[in-house]
Parts: sequence; structure tokens; C-alpha cells
Amino acid sequence: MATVLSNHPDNVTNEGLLAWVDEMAAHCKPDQVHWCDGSQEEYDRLCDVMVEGGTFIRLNPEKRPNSFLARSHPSDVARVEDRTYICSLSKGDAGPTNNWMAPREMREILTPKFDGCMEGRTMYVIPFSMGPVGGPISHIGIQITDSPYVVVNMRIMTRMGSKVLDALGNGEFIKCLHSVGMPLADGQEDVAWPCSPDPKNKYIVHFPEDREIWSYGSGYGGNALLGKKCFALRIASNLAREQGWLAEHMLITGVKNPEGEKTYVAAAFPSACGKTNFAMLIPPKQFVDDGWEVTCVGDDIAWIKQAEDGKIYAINPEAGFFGVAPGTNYKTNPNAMESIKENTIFTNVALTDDGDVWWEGMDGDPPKHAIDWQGNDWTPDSEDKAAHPNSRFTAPMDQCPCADPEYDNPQGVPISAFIFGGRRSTTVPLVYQAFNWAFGVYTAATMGSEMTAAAFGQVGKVRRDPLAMLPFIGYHMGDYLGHWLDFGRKLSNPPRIFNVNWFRRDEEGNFLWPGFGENMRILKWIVGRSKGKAASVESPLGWMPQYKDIDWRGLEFSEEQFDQLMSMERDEWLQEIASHDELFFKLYDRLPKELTFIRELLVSGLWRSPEHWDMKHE
Ligand code: TSX
Ligand code: MN
Repeated sequence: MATVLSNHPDNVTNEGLLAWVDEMAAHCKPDQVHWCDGSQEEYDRLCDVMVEGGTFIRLNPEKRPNSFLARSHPSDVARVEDRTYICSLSKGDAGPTNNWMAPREMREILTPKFDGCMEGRTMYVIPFSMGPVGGPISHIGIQITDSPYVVVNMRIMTRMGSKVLDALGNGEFIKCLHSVGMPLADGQEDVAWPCSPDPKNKYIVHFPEDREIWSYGSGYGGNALLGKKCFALRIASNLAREQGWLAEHMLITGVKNPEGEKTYVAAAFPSACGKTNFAMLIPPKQFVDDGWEVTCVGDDIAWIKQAEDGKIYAINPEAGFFGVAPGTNYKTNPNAMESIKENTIFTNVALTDDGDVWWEGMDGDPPKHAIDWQGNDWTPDSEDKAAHPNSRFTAPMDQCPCADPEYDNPQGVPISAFIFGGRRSTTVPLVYQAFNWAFGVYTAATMGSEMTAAAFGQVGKVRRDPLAMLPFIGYHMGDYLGHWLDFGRKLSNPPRIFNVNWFRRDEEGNFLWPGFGENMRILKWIVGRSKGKAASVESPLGWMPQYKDIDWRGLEFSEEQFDQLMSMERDEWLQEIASHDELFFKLYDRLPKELTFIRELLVSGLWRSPEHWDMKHE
């Protein structure tokens, strides 16, 4: 084995870890190995190195202290779902919604690719904890990577460094191997954003039985920060199923009423529904004046476990936000804007002439001139966008003004309600509560969103995205829905399940609901229902608030408007339910029977109700 320069700390005793790092160093052949300690000095030094190498641009310290801009290669701007694989032993276990390859076959493809892939580079060893270090719901991973960009992002997004090695001791960890796939042989010069530009030469691979992640060829976001989607969702969903807990694509938010009583809810929305905005919602003035408070535990992922007291508790396994920049402004999300004032990494946004950042949908007028995400001159007359639509900010959670005091609590926060939703311009009412857990799982399983960008198919068509987990379940989706049914069945007082739709429109295409902070009015009803306090009426779909059950102070919103938002047309709903079959037939061999029968119950309920159902039907 070739000896490579390594700073490996003396206190590492974990034989499995030492052997794996040695083996990977011998195989990937980096110039040196750097074990990350997670210190500020290390972070600052890596940022400086990236500024020198052209990967980072230091932003104006007066405007955006300690912050940087990175521009990715134009081929490396998003997760690559068609290059993402679940390599379980059996193809059936990956299911029809995942790409699959036999583990041995995949290892035969990837092993030669990793051979020498880090030549001319440093191999970083990143010990990280998903969740507070040492916590009962937390898990440890070790990421090996040749990307310093990944190291600094991981330091924001996870708990990272020496303290994690101490907590690991001789315990188990998830092996996360990553390379940008661009070795620098014979002193070849580096580029600002190394990656494998050929889309067919990118691989995001999960071995659920071996609990390993191998990622090759991309340096971007969810492809490269392996703690996030790869570990915290795809691998963790496998752990969760085996061990009886939940790893979900959910925000967690706390709601405090004027009496000081705190209720936590977890919510899942597909992309482009404003998940981060909802996680950091600012209630309307009247609510704030009364003493209502909304606080953020997390904006993307929740790990949820039953505790000794029988209740279920959730942690946010992450320590930062990796949020979409475009559309973020002081109107849509003031708390996010405050969170990214300093110590933030921006990727693929525009650079202004005064050394700050800009993106489409930021407050105020567009700059007269900027440098776009590809490094070209940009003016408001340019045809191209200044910021890439998937451009991001990476910011530490503790910079969020509404961070929940318990966000770092290793025990997690008790969850009283689950909220699901999608972007639907017709058919789906503003809010309803499922009759019970199984009906709630049906609602969650069949949730969908109208596509807003051509990236996922035909614009306007509903894409089914069960629990917003379509690209993130690390096994068969039918088994996953079964696991959800099982999880609720063993709880004596399961969280209540709600469905919301902020995006219903009238015939002219106007949004019927003001959304954003006004969603607090619906959240208040949801929290009230979960605590057995708010009133409701039975509809064919579930329990619904009447006009009088919603707190309307400070908003002019008529009963007629509300009725329009809450109404249901039988024909529309029969069509809707019929379209659920597309998903159900896909999962047929492993679809839990309950869901088929609930579908029938919903259809019979609709037939026994008026053709046009609204709050005045009684
Ligand atoms: O994030 C959104 N939320 C949730 C906020 C807590 N968005 C933005 C979605 C894109 C990512 C919304 N857009 C919401 C919403 O509740 N609702 C809408 C639709 C909408 C847009 C604009 C207006 C009203 C509704 N009104 C005016 O712009 C004046
Ligand atoms: Mn997400």
C-alpha cells in the first residue's frame, strides 16, 4: 500500500474506520489525506484555498460578511434522479419507482472509476452526525470526499468534526464515499468546479443492505452532501423501517399559543410549494400581538421515533438550510433573508457589481448590471436568468431568528400533527383532516402537485409524489406505505393527519387564498384540532372547518370566498380518485390492502353526498 501524507488524529481507535480510510486512500490515490476536525480555522483555511483556486468568490465583507459565491459547472446544477440507484440484493425490494442494479454489478462498474480518481487532490475524511451528537435518534456517518466545497457545506449542514469521532468510539457508522470524478494526473491544472461533465458518468448509488453510499461525478447539493438526501432519507428510510421509526422529507415547526402551550407539527410538501417559507412562517399582526409564535425546528428532513412515554418525537437531522434562492425575499420569507446575512455559501446565484448576491424574486429592483450564474454579464434585458432556478444558499440553522429553542435537543420535539399538501389549482380544498390514521396515509400516499417547470414532464399535469418521498424512499414504495400504516397502528394517540392546498384558483386563474403568513389561520385550526379544541364538520373527504371555526381577525375574507375554497365537486373527485389507480397499479404487488378499500369508502361517500358539496349543504 502506498503511504500517503495523512494528519489522522491519534485518538481514532475505530478499527473499521481506520481500515476503510486506508483502503479508500490506497484505491483513490489522493496526494494526501486530511481528517477534518470541524474547527473554524479549518473552515476558513479551506475557503481561502477555494478563493485562490477560483472555486469561491469572496463576497463584499461589508454587505455579506464571511460569505462566498460558487458557480458550478453548467452540467452540475441539480440532483440527478435518473443516475440515482438503490442497489438492494433483490430488484423487488427497490420497487418500481427506483433505478436498480445488482450490488455486485454496480460495484464492478464503480470500483474502476474510483481507482485513482483522487490523483492530484486531497482526500478529506469528514466525521459527521445527523442530529445532535450522541443523541438517541441521531446517527453517525463518515464521508470521504475530494471536494473542499463539500467539506465546508457539510460543516454548515451537519454536526461535523472531532466531537463526532469522540462520540463514535468503536461504534457503527454509515460509509459515504464521494468523488467529483476528475483526477489531476501528471500535474494537470484544476478547474473552478471539477466534476464529470458527461451526465452518463455520474452515479448516486445506495447499498441499503451494506449501508453504504457511493457518489461519483457530481459536486452539487444532494448528489455530493451525502448526509442529506442519500443518508438522512434513502439509507435512513431503510434503517427506520427495520427499527420501527420514520425518516421523512418533512419540515418541523413549533406553534405557541398565547397561553404558552406549544404544539409541534411536521409537514411534507413536494418541491415548489414553499416548504421553507412555511417552516419559518410569520403569523399575521393580530396573532403576534396576542402572543402566538411560530418557530422552526427544521425545513427539510425529520427523523421521528416513539419514546418511552409512548409519544412520538422528531429531530431535524440537519444543522443548516440548503435552500432554493430564487423567490426568497423579505415578503415571502423574512426569516430566511435574516438567516443568510452572513456566514453563508451561495451557489449559482448572480454576483452584483458591489460584491453582493442577487436572484430573481429578490426584493427591490433588479440590478442594472450583474454577473450571472455562468459568469457572463447580465442586465435586466438579458434573455437568460441571472440566477439558476435551482441556485442555493447554505446557512447555519442558528442564524435563523425563529429557530426553535429545542432545535438542538437530542430528545427531539413531540409531534401532534402531520400536514401534507401539494400545488393544485382545482379540486382539492384548502384544508381537511383525515378521518383517522389510515385515511391520512391514503391522503399522503395520493398527494400530488401540478408541475410548474418542464423538468418533470408536462406543465400543469399532476405528478403523484407520495409523502413528497418519491425520489427519496430507499426501498419499495408499497412496503413504505405499509410501514406508515404499521407505525400509526401501534400508537395509542397517533398524530392527527391534515391535507392543505394553498394554491387553488378561480376560473380566471387568480389564487383564491392569500397564502404565506395568512396560512397561520389554518395552522391555528390544525393545532386546535390536534389538541381536541377546534370544531369541524364531516365532509366526504374528512373533517373540515366551517367559516366560524377560522380566526379571521385582520383579514377581509368573506364566507363566499371561503366556501369556494372548501367546496368539492363529485365529478372532479371521482376523476381524481380514479387517477390514484395509476399509482396503485404501479405498486400493485406490494400495495397495502387498506388503501384499496379506503379508496372504495371515499367513492361511496362521494356518491351519498350532494354533487356539489359545500359548507352550506346541510
Ligand atoms: O411559499 C408559499 N406559500 C407558503 C408560505 C408559508 N408560496 C410560494 C410558493 C413558491 C415556492 C405561495 N404562493 C403560497 C404559500 O402559501 N401561496 C402562493 C400563491 C400566491 C401567490 C401570490 C399571492 C397570493 C397567493 N398574492 C400576491 O402576490 C399579492
Ligand atoms: Mn427537500
